[in-house]
Amino acid sequence: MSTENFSLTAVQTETELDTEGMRIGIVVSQWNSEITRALEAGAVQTLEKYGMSKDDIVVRYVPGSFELTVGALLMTEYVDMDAVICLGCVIQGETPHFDYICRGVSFGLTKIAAETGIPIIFGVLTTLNKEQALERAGGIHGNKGEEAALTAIRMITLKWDMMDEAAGIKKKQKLEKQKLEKQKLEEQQIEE
Ligand code: DLZ
Repeated sequence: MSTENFSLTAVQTETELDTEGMRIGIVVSQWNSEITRALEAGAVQTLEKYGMSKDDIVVRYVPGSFELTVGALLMTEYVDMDAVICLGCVIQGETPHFDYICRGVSFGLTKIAAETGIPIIFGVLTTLNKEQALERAGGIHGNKGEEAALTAIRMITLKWDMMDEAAGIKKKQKLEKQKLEKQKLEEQQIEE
């Protein structure tokens, strides 16, 4: 999220990002579509900028931000995605509806991420008014869709690095075990 003092886009350098082999899903809420389509454009452009082809980016739409949870779940269950970016815009109104939607979607997305281990990126603007939303959808505070795309790439990279590390450790352990067994056998043969 961009704030006065911090922008996620600014701390990420191009050289460390490699998208080869990645497939990323994007779920877009149609509520406040002027904003969410701008977030979507920012996300897609950023993924393409870092080398992804259109074939590896799957975009689907849901009616409102509250439906992002099921949208993301469907992406993880039926479409083989390495990460899912969820884009929405909830603008505070006069009723507590705002709070219910924000809490529901943040809880829902966190739950899916924790249960599946698939990075689910929270690209939902929660603003007091439309102006604040526009400022974060290509305005003075950048584009939250771009940041969400970068976050997805970084999270997949982290996951793949850790999987490689785990595979390396297992291989090393297996080789050490084999070495010990061989040593033991040789010692037994000497004794005989
Ligand atoms: C109903 C509603 C309202 C009042 N406001 C928003 C909003 O600001 N942003 C948004 O994404 N969706 C809104 N919705 C729709 C809900 O997300 C949801 O689609 C409906 O409650 C149906 O489940």
